[in-house]
Amino acid sequence: MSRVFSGIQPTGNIHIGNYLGALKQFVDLQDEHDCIYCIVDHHAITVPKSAEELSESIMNVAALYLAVGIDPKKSIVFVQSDVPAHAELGWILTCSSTTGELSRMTQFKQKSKERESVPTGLFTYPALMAADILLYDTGIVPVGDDQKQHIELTRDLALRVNGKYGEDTFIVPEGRYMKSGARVMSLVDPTSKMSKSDENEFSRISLMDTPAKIKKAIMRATTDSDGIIKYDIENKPGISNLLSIYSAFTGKTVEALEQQYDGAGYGTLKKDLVEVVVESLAPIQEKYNEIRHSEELVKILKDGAERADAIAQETMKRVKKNFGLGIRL
Ligand code: AQP
Repeated sequence: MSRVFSGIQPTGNIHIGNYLGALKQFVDLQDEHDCIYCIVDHHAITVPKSAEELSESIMNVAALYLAVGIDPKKSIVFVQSDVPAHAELGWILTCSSTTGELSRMTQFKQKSKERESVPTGLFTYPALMAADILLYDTGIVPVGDDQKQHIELTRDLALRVNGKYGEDTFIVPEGRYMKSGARVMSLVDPTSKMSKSDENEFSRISLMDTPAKIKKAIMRATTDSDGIIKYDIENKPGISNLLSIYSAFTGKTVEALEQQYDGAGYGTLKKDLVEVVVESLAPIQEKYNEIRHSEELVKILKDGAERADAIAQETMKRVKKNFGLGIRL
């Protein structure tokens, strides 16, 4: 049985892109796999933020993990900085990666583009992400489409290290991408992905948004002017995005939706989508409010960190031995 590992950065409000691209798969996988889900707070500090904001976000993401249906009896849920081996293996893999391959990462290029000075962590974070995954002998990594390049890098690093230091060092993982929802686009600019850190709050729908905010964001979503409800990413990115979101929430195929809305206006599609999203998020919001400030949440995270740490330490023994690190007689 392959182990599953994935994480989400506590960098703001989790949105429906994170949910449809990643979280939904996390829940589906836990019945058949041994799953580990992490709140990757070391990644969140690649772009500096205040301590209050970060600790608030960590607990918000943890509560959302449980609210969407991750069951701590089945899966390990923990905060990355509670298991020091992530940073340790992160350094080892930074040393196994090259500046050439890290500078080819599109996320790095995008995130560093508008900055005058670029934090080093933003550059090296794919090596830390590889460490997060490889630390747990992971076989499957459920993520959104935007992470494909980082998963490929993780595989390259694992193969490179195995070739040099021993085939037993790492398991080479595979990415797992959803068919629909793998890449949810911004509602304002449907050619760029929906993102937590987009300055325009109407570009996204966060899982805790009120029905009024959801309605506003969807009704004003950017579309085109030809009035035809058809999936065509190239020429109709806005409508295609709305159809994908609709499909991912309801399980209806895009083709079925095109038929259902044949001849209808964009307003009708948008109104129905508001209803679909509001209804889908209501039970998540209810569970979130129950658990967010509970002692139980803290207990689950502490217990998760202990269990994750035990697995991570075993991997580190093997990695250090293969690399020749530490004291040895
Ligand atoms: N728009 C998206 N569509 C589908 N999946 C997405 N994911 C992110 N955005 C979309 C998936 O969500 C998981 C967690 O992402 P993350 O928080 O680790 O980092 P990110 O990809 O950088 O997400 P954001 O929302 O864009 O955050 P910021 O703005 O902070 O960078 C991943 O599996 C990702 O694929």
